[in-house]
Amino acid sequence: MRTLYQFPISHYCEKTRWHLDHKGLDFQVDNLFPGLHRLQSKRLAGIVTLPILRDGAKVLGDSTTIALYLEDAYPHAPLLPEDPGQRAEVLELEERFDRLGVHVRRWLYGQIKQWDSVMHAMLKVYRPLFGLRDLMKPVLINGVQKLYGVTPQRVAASQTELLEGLALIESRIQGDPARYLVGDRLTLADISAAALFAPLFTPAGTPWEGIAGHDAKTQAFLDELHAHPAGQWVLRRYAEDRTRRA
Ligand SMILES: N[C@@H](CCC(=O)N[C@@H](CS)C(=O)NCC(=O)O)C(=O)O
Repeated sequence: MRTLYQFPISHYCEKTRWHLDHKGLDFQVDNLFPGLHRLQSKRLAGIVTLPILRDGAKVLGDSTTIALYLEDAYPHAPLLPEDPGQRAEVLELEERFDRLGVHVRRWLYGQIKQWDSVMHAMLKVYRPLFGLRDLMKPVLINGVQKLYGVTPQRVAASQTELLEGLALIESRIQGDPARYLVGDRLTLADISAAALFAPLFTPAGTPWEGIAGHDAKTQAFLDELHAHPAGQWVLRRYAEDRTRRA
């Protein structure tokens, strides 16, 4: 039995879901409640973040560790090229986009003016046990802002970082959304970049579709990013390469 311990709207969890789906590996999800998840995540894998994957007797935490494990344990449909040079490039890009995921998250949380829609997307999978779910909302909003360093200065710095990340995608694909980041097929670099930038572009069928907590100015900025080759690239990877379980 394979279990993914996750938060549905976490883009790091999405990266692992995509990887599992790409390999056609069945899994069940266990949605842990944000904040309280730490009791279980520490017990499971000694860490405070999700995703965590249980695969039989193995328990692995951190999306990169999980990705390398999946490539090793399930070599079919490989996402790491055999060529050593290309492989090194993929691994380097994967790490780079993982770091950028932090900036995407902080910038997005920094744009939220209306938390209702975000809280709904974050908490709708949990049962409203004795009204506790709703009572937790203000605590969570505060917790998210503290945990992810959502201050005006840091949000502004994250905007610079995420624009650099999008420029990196555009230089790798030479402005052509049909291309892949390394070589001529999908690799771990692509699913890392596409999943970790997806909350900005809200591809159809993802948990970010329909979340609307920001204002018109932010929307205009996002619309502009959508039109860029990197935005088109993320949407294209989702349309063409985001295989899903039936
Ligand atoms: N480097 C980690 C980052 C994972 C991460 O930041 N997960 C967030 C959700 S997007 C999390 O679990 N946050 C809860 C916490 O830190 O308590 C990975 O790649 O798995």
